[in-house]
Amino acid sequence: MKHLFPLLLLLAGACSRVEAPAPVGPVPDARQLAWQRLETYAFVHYGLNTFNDMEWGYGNTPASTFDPAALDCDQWVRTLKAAGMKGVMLTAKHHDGFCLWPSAYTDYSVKSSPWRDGKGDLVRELSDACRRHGLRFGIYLSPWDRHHAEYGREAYVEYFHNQMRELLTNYGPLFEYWFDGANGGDGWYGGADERRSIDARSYYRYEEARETIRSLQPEAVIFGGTCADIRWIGNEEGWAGQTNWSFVKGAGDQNVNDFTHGERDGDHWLPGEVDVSIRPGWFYHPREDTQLKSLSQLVDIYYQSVGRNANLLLNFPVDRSGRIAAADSARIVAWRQTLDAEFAHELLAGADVEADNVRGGARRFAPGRTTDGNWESYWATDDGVTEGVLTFRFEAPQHVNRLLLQEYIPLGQRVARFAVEWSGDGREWHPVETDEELTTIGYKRILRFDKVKTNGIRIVFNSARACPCINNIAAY
Ligand code: FUL
Repeated sequence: MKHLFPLLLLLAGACSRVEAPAPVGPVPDARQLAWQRLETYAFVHYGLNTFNDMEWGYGNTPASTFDPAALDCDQWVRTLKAAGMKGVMLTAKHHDGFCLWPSAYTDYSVKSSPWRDGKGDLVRELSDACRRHGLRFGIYLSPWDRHHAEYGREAYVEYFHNQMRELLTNYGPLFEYWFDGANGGDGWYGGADERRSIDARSYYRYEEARETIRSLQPEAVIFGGTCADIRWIGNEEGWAGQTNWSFVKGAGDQNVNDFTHGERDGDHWLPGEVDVSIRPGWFYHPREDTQLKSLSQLVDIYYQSVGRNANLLLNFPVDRSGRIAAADSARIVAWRQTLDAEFAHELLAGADVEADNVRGGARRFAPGRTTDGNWESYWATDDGVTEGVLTFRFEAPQHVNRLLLQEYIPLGQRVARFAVEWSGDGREWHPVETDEELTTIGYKRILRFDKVKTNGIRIVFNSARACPCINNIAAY
Protein backbone atom coordinates (compact mmCIF):
# COMPACT_ATOMS: atom_id res chain seq x y z
CA MET A 1 0.00 0.00 0.00
CA LYS A 2 2.85 2.32 0.95
CA HIS A 3 4.23 1.99 -2.58
CA LEU A 4 0.86 2.33 -4.23
CA PHE A 5 0.14 5.67 -2.59
CA PRO A 6 2.31 7.89 -4.86
CA LEU A 7 0.94 6.03 -7.88
CA LEU A 8 -2.64 6.66 -6.79
CA LEU A 9 -1.79 10.31 -6.23
CA LEU A 10 -0.35 10.58 -9.72
CA LEU A 11 -3.45 8.93 -11.19
CA ALA A 12 -5.66 11.30 -9.28
CA GLY A 13 -3.58 14.19 -10.58
CA ALA A 14 -3.83 13.00 -14.16
CA CYS A 15 -7.61 12.79 -13.95
CA SER A 16 -8.32 16.12 -12.30
CA ARG A 17 -7.06 19.43 -13.59
CA VAL A 18 -4.55 20.75 -11.06
CA GLU A 19 -4.40 24.52 -10.89
CA ALA A 20 -1.09 26.28 -11.53
CA PRO A 21 0.26 28.19 -8.54
CA ALA A 22 -0.99 31.75 -8.27
CA PRO A 23 1.73 34.35 -8.93
CA VAL A 24 3.45 35.69 -5.85
CA GLY A 25 4.04 39.37 -6.40
CA PRO A 26 5.80 41.30 -7.58
CA VAL A 27 6.20 39.70 -11.01
CA PRO A 28 8.07 40.84 -14.13
CA ASP A 29 6.22 42.32 -17.09
CA ALA A 30 6.75 40.88 -20.58
CA ARG A 31 9.39 43.49 -21.38
CA GLN A 32 11.44 42.71 -18.26
CA LEU A 33 11.11 39.00 -18.91
CA ALA A 34 12.38 39.27 -22.50
CA TRP A 35 15.26 41.45 -21.29
CA GLN A 36 16.23 39.00 -18.54
CA ARG A 37 16.53 36.19 -21.04
CA LEU A 38 19.22 38.10 -22.99
CA GLU A 39 21.62 37.51 -20.04
CA THR A 40 24.79 38.99 -21.61
CA TYR A 41 25.21 42.00 -23.86
CA ALA A 42 27.90 44.54 -24.61
CA PHE A 43 28.46 48.19 -23.85
CA VAL A 44 30.54 50.38 -26.15
CA HIS A 45 31.92 53.69 -24.83
CA TYR A 46 33.11 55.77 -27.73
CA GLY A 47 33.41 59.48 -28.45
CA LEU A 48 35.69 62.49 -27.97
CA ASN A 49 37.07 60.95 -24.77
CA THR A 50 38.53 58.15 -26.88
CA PHE A 51 40.69 60.60 -28.81
CA ASN A 52 41.63 62.82 -25.89
CA ASP A 53 42.50 60.24 -23.26
CA MET A 54 39.64 61.22 -20.95
CA GLU A 55 36.85 59.51 -19.03
CA TRP A 56 34.70 62.56 -18.34
CA GLY A 57 35.26 65.20 -21.03
CA TYR A 58 34.56 68.71 -19.80
CA GLY A 59 32.41 69.66 -22.78
CA ASN A 60 34.90 71.94 -24.51
CA THR A 61 36.98 69.45 -26.51
CA PRO A 62 36.79 70.35 -30.21
CA ALA A 63 34.54 68.07 -32.28
CA SER A 64 37.32 68.05 -34.87
CA THR A 65 39.33 65.67 -32.68
CA PHE A 66 36.86 62.84 -33.38
CA ASP A 67 38.63 61.13 -36.27
CA PRO A 68 38.70 57.33 -36.40
CA ALA A 69 40.61 56.14 -39.47
CA ALA A 70 39.16 52.65 -39.77
CA LEU A 71 35.87 52.61 -37.89
CA ASP A 72 34.16 49.30 -38.56
CA CYS A 73 30.96 48.44 -36.68
CA ASP A 74 30.83 45.07 -38.43
CA GLN A 75 34.10 44.19 -36.74
CA TRP A 76 32.62 45.14 -33.34
CA VAL A 77 29.46 43.17 -33.86
CA ARG A 78 31.18 40.10 -35.32
CA THR A 79 33.51 40.03 -32.31
CA LEU A 80 30.72 40.53 -29.80
CA LYS A 81 28.55 37.91 -31.45
CA ALA A 82 31.42 35.41 -31.34
CA ALA A 83 31.61 36.21 -27.62
CA GLY A 84 27.94 35.26 -27.22
CA MET A 85 26.68 38.80 -26.63
CA LYS A 86 22.99 39.21 -27.42
CA GLY A 87 23.02 42.97 -27.96
CA VAL A 88 25.08 46.16 -27.95
CA MET A 89 24.49 49.41 -26.05
CA LEU A 90 26.17 52.54 -27.42
CA THR A 91 27.02 55.82 -25.65
CA ALA A 92 25.21 57.97 -28.22
CA LYS A 93 26.10 60.95 -26.00
CA HIS A 94 28.33 60.86 -22.92
CA HIS A 95 28.63 63.60 -20.27
CA ASP A 96 30.74 65.80 -22.61
CA GLY A 97 27.66 66.33 -24.79
CA PHE A 98 29.26 65.18 -28.06
CA CYS A 99 26.75 63.27 -30.20
CA LEU A 100 27.67 60.23 -32.24
CA TRP A 101 24.73 60.90 -34.54
CA PRO A 102 24.09 64.08 -36.59
CA SER A 103 21.46 65.48 -34.26
CA ALA A 104 19.29 68.23 -35.75
CA TYR A 105 19.52 70.08 -32.42
CA THR A 106 23.28 70.69 -32.13
CA ASP A 107 26.46 70.97 -34.15
CA TYR A 108 28.46 69.38 -31.38
CA SER A 109 28.38 66.03 -33.09
CA VAL A 110 29.96 63.82 -35.73
CA LYS A 111 28.80 66.30 -38.35
CA SER A 112 31.46 68.77 -37.14
CA SER A 113 34.19 66.14 -37.24
CA PRO A 114 36.45 65.03 -40.09
CA TRP A 115 35.13 61.45 -39.78
CA ARG A 116 33.38 60.47 -43.05
CA ASP A 117 33.73 64.17 -44.03
CA GLY A 118 31.14 65.12 -41.45
CA LYS A 119 28.54 62.87 -43.09
CA GLY A 120 28.87 59.93 -40.73
CA ASP A 121 26.29 58.59 -38.29
CA LEU A 122 27.71 56.11 -35.83
CA VAL A 123 24.35 55.32 -34.26
CA ARG A 124 23.13 54.35 -37.74
CA GLU A 125 26.21 52.26 -38.57
CA LEU A 126 26.07 50.33 -35.32
CA SER A 127 22.30 49.78 -35.33
CA ASP A 128 22.52 48.55 -38.94
CA ALA A 129 25.41 46.22 -38.11
CA CYS A 130 23.46 44.82 -35.16
CA ARG A 131 20.47 44.11 -37.38
CA ARG A 132 22.67 42.46 -40.02
CA HIS A 133 24.16 40.12 -37.43
CA GLY A 134 21.00 39.48 -35.41
CA LEU A 135 21.97 41.37 -32.25
CA ARG A 136 19.74 43.73 -30.28
CA PHE A 137 20.61 47.43 -30.07
CA GLY A 138 20.39 49.86 -27.16
CA ILE A 139 21.14 53.50 -26.40
CA TYR A 140 22.89 55.40 -23.61
CA LEU A 141 22.06 59.10 -23.63
CA SER A 142 23.71 61.01 -20.78
CA PRO A 143 21.27 63.37 -19.07
CA TRP A 144 24.19 65.41 -17.71
CA ASP A 145 25.60 67.51 -20.55
CA ARG A 146 28.73 69.53 -19.80
CA HIS A 147 28.71 71.20 -23.20
CA HIS A 148 25.22 72.66 -23.44
CA ALA A 149 24.91 76.36 -22.56
CA GLU A 150 21.40 75.89 -21.19
CA TYR A 151 22.17 72.93 -18.94
CA GLY A 152 20.42 73.46 -15.63
CA ARG A 153 17.63 75.49 -17.26
CA GLU A 154 14.39 74.54 -18.98
CA ALA A 155 15.77 74.91 -22.54
CA TYR A 156 18.19 72.06 -22.00
CA VAL A 157 15.42 69.71 -20.90
CA GLU A 158 13.59 70.45 -24.16
CA TYR A 159 16.81 69.68 -26.02
CA PHE A 160 17.31 66.45 -24.06
CA HIS A 161 13.78 65.26 -24.87
CA ASN A 162 14.16 66.25 -28.53
CA GLN A 163 17.32 64.19 -28.80
CA MET A 164 15.65 61.29 -27.09
CA ARG A 165 12.90 61.37 -29.71
CA GLU A 166 15.48 61.40 -32.52
CA LEU A 167 17.17 58.32 -31.12
CA LEU A 168 13.91 56.53 -30.38
CA THR A 169 12.54 57.19 -33.85
CA ASN A 170 15.35 56.79 -36.35
CA TYR A 171 17.32 53.69 -35.48
CA GLY A 172 14.95 50.73 -35.35
CA PRO A 173 13.86 48.70 -32.31
CA LEU A 174 15.78 49.17 -29.06
CA PHE A 175 16.00 46.63 -26.25
CA GLU A 176 17.31 49.01 -23.57
CA TYR A 177 17.54 52.72 -22.89
CA TRP A 178 20.09 54.04 -20.36
CA PHE A 179 19.84 57.20 -18.31
CA ASP A 180 23.13 57.53 -16.53
CA GLY A 181 22.96 58.98 -13.03
CA ALA A 182 26.36 60.71 -12.95
CA ASN A 183 26.55 64.47 -12.40
CA GLY A 184 29.67 66.14 -11.07
CA GLY A 185 28.24 69.66 -11.36
CA ASP A 186 31.08 71.41 -13.13
CA GLY A 187 31.32 71.87 -16.90
CA TRP A 188 32.03 74.14 -19.82
CA TYR A 189 28.34 74.91 -20.42
CA GLY A 190 28.85 76.94 -23.58
CA GLY A 191 31.76 78.87 -22.10
CA ALA A 192 30.21 79.66 -18.70
CA ASP A 193 32.74 77.29 -17.13
CA GLU A 194 30.99 76.84 -13.79
CA ARG A 195 29.17 74.43 -11.50
CA ARG A 196 25.50 73.83 -12.05
CA SER A 197 23.42 71.66 -9.79
CA ILE A 198 20.01 70.28 -10.59
CA ASP A 199 17.51 68.08 -8.79
CA ALA A 200 17.76 64.93 -10.88
CA ARG A 201 14.37 63.68 -9.66
CA SER A 202 12.44 66.54 -11.16
CA TYR A 203 14.73 68.35 -13.62
CA TYR A 204 14.88 65.80 -16.46
CA ARG A 205 11.14 64.98 -16.41
CA TYR A 206 11.74 61.26 -16.44
CA GLU A 207 8.03 60.42 -16.16
CA GLU A 208 7.43 62.16 -19.47
CA ALA A 209 10.56 60.49 -20.90
CA ARG A 210 9.09 57.14 -19.98
CA GLU A 211 5.86 57.90 -21.80
CA THR A 212 7.88 58.76 -24.90
CA ILE A 213 9.98 55.62 -24.67
CA ARG A 214 6.92 53.42 -24.07
CA SER A 215 5.09 54.84 -27.06
CA LEU A 216 8.03 54.81 -29.50
CA GLN A 217 9.96 51.77 -28.22
CA PRO A 218 7.59 49.47 -26.35
CA GLU A 219 10.20 46.70 -26.01
CA ALA A 220 12.91 48.84 -24.41
CA VAL A 221 13.59 48.51 -20.69
CA ILE A 222 14.68 51.71 -18.98
CA PHE A 223 17.79 51.95 -16.82
CA GLY A 224 18.18 54.86 -14.40
CA GLY A 225 16.06 57.93 -13.79
CA THR A 226 12.95 57.90 -11.67
CA CYS A 227 10.96 55.24 -13.57
CA ALA A 228 13.41 52.46 -14.29
CA ASP A 229 12.52 48.89 -15.29
CA ILE A 230 15.88 47.46 -14.20
CA ARG A 231 18.32 48.47 -11.49
CA TRP A 232 22.03 49.19 -11.21
CA ILE A 233 23.72 46.52 -9.13
CA GLY A 234 25.51 49.05 -6.92
CA ASN A 235 29.11 48.65 -8.14
CA GLU A 236 31.03 48.76 -11.43
CA GLU A 237 33.27 45.83 -10.52
CA GLY A 238 31.24 43.04 -12.03
CA TRP A 239 29.34 41.35 -9.22
CA ALA A 240 25.83 40.98 -7.89
CA GLY A 241 24.94 39.94 -4.37
CA GLN A 242 24.89 36.22 -3.67
CA THR A 243 21.45 36.87 -2.34
CA ASN A 244 19.78 38.76 -5.14
CA TRP A 245 16.05 39.46 -5.14
CA SER A 246 14.69 40.94 -8.36
CA PHE A 247 12.51 43.37 -6.45
CA VAL A 248 12.75 46.39 -4.19
CA LYS A 249 10.45 48.56 -2.12
CA GLY A 250 8.91 51.37 -4.16
CA ALA A 251 9.37 52.31 -7.79
CA GLY A 252 12.36 54.11 -9.28
CA ASP A 253 16.09 54.02 -8.70
CA GLN A 254 16.06 56.76 -6.10
CA ASN A 255 14.12 54.62 -3.68
CA VAL A 256 16.36 51.57 -3.79
CA ASN A 257 17.80 50.73 -0.38
CA ASP A 258 19.91 47.81 -1.48
CA PHE A 259 20.97 47.78 -5.13
CA THR A 260 23.19 44.75 -4.69
CA HIS A 261 20.74 42.35 -3.05
CA GLY A 262 17.31 43.73 -3.80
CA GLU A 263 14.77 43.46 -0.98
CA ARG A 264 12.95 40.30 -0.01
CA ASP A 265 9.90 42.25 1.05
CA GLY A 266 9.98 44.46 -2.06
CA ASP A 267 6.79 45.26 -3.94
CA HIS A 268 8.31 46.38 -7.24
CA TRP A 269 10.00 44.09 -9.80
CA LEU A 270 13.36 45.74 -10.56
CA PRO A 271 15.94 43.15 -11.62
CA GLY A 272 19.67 43.83 -11.42
CA GLU A 273 22.12 44.66 -14.20
CA VAL A 274 25.88 44.34 -13.66
CA ASP A 275 27.84 46.89 -15.70
CA VAL A 276 31.61 46.53 -15.87
CA SER A 277 34.41 47.25 -18.34
CA ILE A 278 36.88 44.77 -19.80
CA ARG A 279 39.58 47.41 -19.08
CA PRO A 280 39.96 49.72 -16.06
CA GLY A 281 38.31 52.65 -17.89
CA TRP A 282 35.06 52.88 -19.81
CA PHE A 283 36.80 54.74 -22.66
CA TYR A 284 39.96 53.74 -24.50
CA HIS A 285 43.35 54.77 -23.10
CA PRO A 286 46.57 53.49 -24.70
CA ARG A 287 48.13 52.97 -21.26
CA GLU A 288 45.40 50.40 -20.50
CA ASP A 289 46.37 48.21 -23.45
CA THR A 290 48.16 45.99 -20.96
CA GLN A 291 45.49 46.17 -18.26
CA LEU A 292 42.74 44.00 -19.64
CA LYS A 293 40.87 41.89 -17.13
CA SER A 294 42.32 38.40 -17.13
CA LEU A 295 40.39 35.45 -18.48
CA SER A 296 39.81 34.15 -14.97
CA GLN A 297 38.56 37.56 -13.77
CA LEU A 298 36.12 37.65 -16.67
CA VAL A 299 34.95 34.11 -15.97
CA ASP A 300 34.40 35.09 -12.32
CA ILE A 301 32.39 38.08 -13.50
CA TYR A 302 30.11 35.79 -15.47
CA TYR A 303 29.42 33.56 -12.47
CA GLN A 304 28.99 36.58 -10.20
CA SER A 305 26.49 38.28 -12.50
CA VAL A 306 24.51 35.88 -14.71
CA GLY A 307 25.24 33.18 -12.14
CA ARG A 308 23.63 35.36 -9.46
CA ASN A 309 20.38 36.34 -11.11
CA ALA A 310 21.62 39.50 -12.85
CA ASN A 311 22.27 40.44 -16.46
CA LEU A 312 25.80 41.29 -17.56
CA LEU A 313 26.52 44.50 -19.49
CA LEU A 314 30.20 44.17 -20.41
CA ASN A 315 31.93 47.25 -21.77
CA PHE A 316 34.39 47.46 -24.65
CA PRO A 317 36.39 50.69 -25.02
CA VAL A 318 36.64 50.78 -28.83
CA ASP A 319 40.06 52.19 -29.80
CA ARG A 320 41.13 55.27 -31.77
CA SER A 321 41.21 53.44 -35.08
CA GLY A 322 37.55 52.60 -34.55
CA ARG A 323 37.92 48.90 -33.79
CA ILE A 324 37.77 46.63 -30.78
CA ALA A 325 41.47 46.13 -30.08
CA ALA A 326 42.88 42.71 -31.02
CA ALA A 327 43.77 41.84 -27.43
CA ASP A 328 40.24 42.61 -26.18
CA SER A 329 38.61 40.65 -28.93
CA ALA A 330 40.90 37.63 -28.43
CA ARG A 331 40.25 37.76 -24.67
CA ILE A 332 36.48 37.87 -24.95
CA VAL A 333 36.27 35.08 -27.52
CA ALA A 334 38.49 32.96 -25.25
CA TRP A 335 36.08 33.80 -22.43
CA ARG A 336 33.15 32.43 -24.40
CA GLN A 337 35.08 29.30 -25.32
CA THR A 338 35.98 28.75 -21.68
CA LEU A 339 32.37 29.08 -20.58
CA ASP A 340 31.16 26.84 -23.40
CA ALA A 341 33.66 24.20 -22.31
CA GLU A 342 32.54 24.46 -18.67
CA PHE A 343 28.94 23.86 -19.74
CA ALA A 344 29.66 21.32 -22.48
CA HIS A 345 28.45 18.10 -20.80
CA GLU A 346 25.05 18.32 -19.20
CA LEU A 347 24.28 15.35 -16.96
CA LEU A 348 20.75 15.66 -15.58
CA ALA A 349 18.65 15.43 -18.74
CA GLY A 350 18.97 11.66 -18.81
CA ALA A 351 18.95 11.12 -15.04
CA ASP A 352 16.14 9.67 -12.94
CA VAL A 353 14.46 12.29 -10.80
CA GLU A 354 12.00 12.19 -7.95
CA ALA A 355 10.48 14.79 -5.69
CA ASP A 356 9.03 14.48 -2.19
CA ASN A 357 6.06 16.59 -3.23
CA VAL A 358 4.44 17.17 -6.61
CA ARG A 359 1.70 19.72 -6.93
CA GLY A 360 -1.61 17.84 -6.94
CA GLY A 361 0.36 14.75 -7.98
CA ALA A 362 0.04 16.13 -11.51
CA ARG A 363 2.31 15.16 -14.36
CA ARG A 364 2.24 18.79 -15.43
CA PHE A 365 4.23 19.73 -12.30
CA ALA A 366 6.39 16.61 -12.07
CA PRO A 367 10.10 16.92 -11.24
CA GLY A 368 11.02 15.87 -14.78
CA ARG A 369 9.81 19.31 -15.86
CA THR A 370 13.12 20.69 -14.58
CA THR A 371 15.08 18.83 -17.26
CA ASP A 372 12.70 18.74 -20.23
CA GLY A 373 14.31 21.73 -21.97
CA ASN A 374 11.03 23.64 -21.95
CA TRP A 375 11.32 26.99 -20.20
CA GLU A 376 7.55 27.22 -19.72
CA SER A 377 7.18 23.98 -17.80
CA TYR A 378 8.21 23.62 -14.17
CA TRP A 379 8.16 21.46 -11.09
CA ALA A 380 5.96 22.86 -8.33
CA THR A 381 4.82 21.75 -4.91
CA ASP A 382 1.41 22.07 -3.34
CA ASP A 383 0.34 25.43 -2.00
CA GLY A 384 1.70 25.96 1.49
CA VAL A 385 4.59 23.53 0.89
CA THR A 386 7.61 25.81 0.88
CA GLU A 387 10.20 23.09 1.35
CA GLY A 388 11.01 20.25 -0.98
CA VAL A 389 13.64 17.78 -2.12
CA LEU A 390 14.56 16.88 -5.68
CA THR A 391 16.76 13.84 -6.11
CA PHE A 392 18.52 13.05 -9.37
CA ARG A 393 20.20 9.67 -9.78
CA PHE A 394 22.71 8.72 -12.47
CA GLU A 395 22.95 5.31 -14.09
CA ALA A 396 26.70 5.37 -13.56
CA PRO A 397 28.76 7.72 -11.34
CA GLN A 398 29.52 11.10 -12.92
CA HIS A 399 31.97 13.94 -12.28
CA VAL A 400 30.11 17.15 -11.48
CA ASN A 401 31.42 20.66 -10.70
CA ARG A 402 28.68 23.05 -11.88
CA LEU A 403 24.99 23.33 -11.11
CA LEU A 404 22.51 25.65 -12.77
CA LEU A 405 19.05 26.39 -11.38
CA GLN A 406 16.19 28.52 -12.68
CA GLU A 407 12.92 29.58 -11.17
CA TYR A 408 9.87 30.13 -13.34
CA ILE A 409 9.86 33.87 -12.63
CA PRO A 410 6.63 34.75 -14.45
CA LEU A 411 5.09 33.47 -11.19
CA GLY A 412 7.50 35.51 -9.05
CA GLN A 413 10.81 34.86 -7.31
CA ARG A 414 10.31 32.47 -4.43
CA VAL A 415 13.27 30.44 -3.19
CA ALA A 416 15.10 31.93 -0.19
CA ARG A 417 17.39 29.09 0.90
CA PHE A 418 18.51 25.79 -0.59
CA ALA A 419 21.27 23.18 -0.39
CA VAL A 420 23.03 21.08 -3.03
CA GLU A 421 24.27 17.63 -2.11
CA TRP A 422 26.12 14.75 -3.72
CA SER A 423 26.45 11.12 -2.83
CA GLY A 424 29.21 8.62 -3.52
CA ASP A 425 27.09 5.62 -2.62
CA GLY A 426 23.59 6.90 -3.36
CA ARG A 427 22.64 6.69 0.34
CA GLU A 428 24.63 9.28 2.29
CA TRP A 429 24.46 12.84 1.06
CA HIS A 430 27.13 15.55 1.50
CA PRO A 431 26.92 19.27 0.72
CA VAL A 432 28.99 20.39 -2.27
CA GLU A 433 31.99 22.62 -1.46
CA THR A 434 31.12 26.18 -2.41
CA ASP A 435 31.75 29.58 -0.82
CA GLU A 436 28.47 30.89 -2.18
CA GLU A 437 25.55 31.43 0.16
CA LEU A 438 22.79 29.22 -1.17
CA THR A 439 19.92 31.62 -0.74
CA THR A 440 18.11 33.07 -3.75
CA ILE A 441 17.84 31.56 -7.23
CA GLY A 442 15.62 33.82 -9.34
CA TYR A 443 15.86 33.73 -13.12
CA LYS A 444 19.20 31.92 -12.92
CA ARG A 445 21.74 30.80 -10.33
CA ILE A 446 24.92 28.96 -11.24
CA LEU A 447 27.21 27.36 -8.69
CA ARG A 448 30.81 26.32 -9.06
CA PHE A 449 32.18 23.72 -6.69
CA ASP A 450 35.02 21.24 -6.37
CA LYS A 451 34.51 18.30 -8.64
CA VAL A 452 32.70 15.37 -7.05
CA LYS A 453 32.31 11.83 -8.35
CA THR A 454 28.74 11.11 -7.54
CA ASN A 455 25.80 8.82 -8.08
CA GLY A 456 23.38 11.66 -7.98
CA ILE A 457 22.56 15.23 -7.05
CA ARG A 458 20.05 16.24 -4.41
CA ILE A 459 18.65 19.72 -4.09
CA VAL A 460 16.98 20.59 -0.84
CA PHE A 461 14.76 23.65 -0.89
CA ASN A 462 14.67 24.86 2.70
CA SER A 463 12.73 28.05 2.51
CA ALA A 464 10.66 29.92 -0.05
CA ARG A 465 8.17 32.80 -0.14
CA ALA A 466 5.64 30.35 -1.57
CA CYS A 467 5.68 26.90 -3.19
CA PRO A 468 8.84 26.63 -5.36
CA CYS A 469 8.38 26.66 -9.16
CA ILE A 470 11.59 25.41 -10.76
CA ASN A 471 11.76 25.24 -14.55
CA ASN A 472 15.34 24.23 -15.14
CA ILE A 473 18.10 22.38 -13.36
CA ALA A 474 21.30 21.32 -15.10
CA ALA A 475 24.56 19.83 -13.88
CA TYR A 476 27.90 19.76 -15.66
C1 FUL B 1 28.90 56.12 -15.08
C2 FUL B 1 29.52 57.19 -15.96
O1 FUL B 1 29.90 58.33 -15.23
C3 FUL B 1 30.70 56.53 -16.61
O2 FUL B 1 31.45 57.41 -17.38
C4 FUL B 1 30.19 55.38 -17.46
O3 FUL B 1 29.43 55.86 -18.54
C5 FUL B 1 29.37 54.42 -16.60
C6 FUL B 1 28.74 53.30 -17.37
O4 FUL B 1 28.38 55.10 -15.89
O5 FUL B 1 27.93 56.62 -14.25
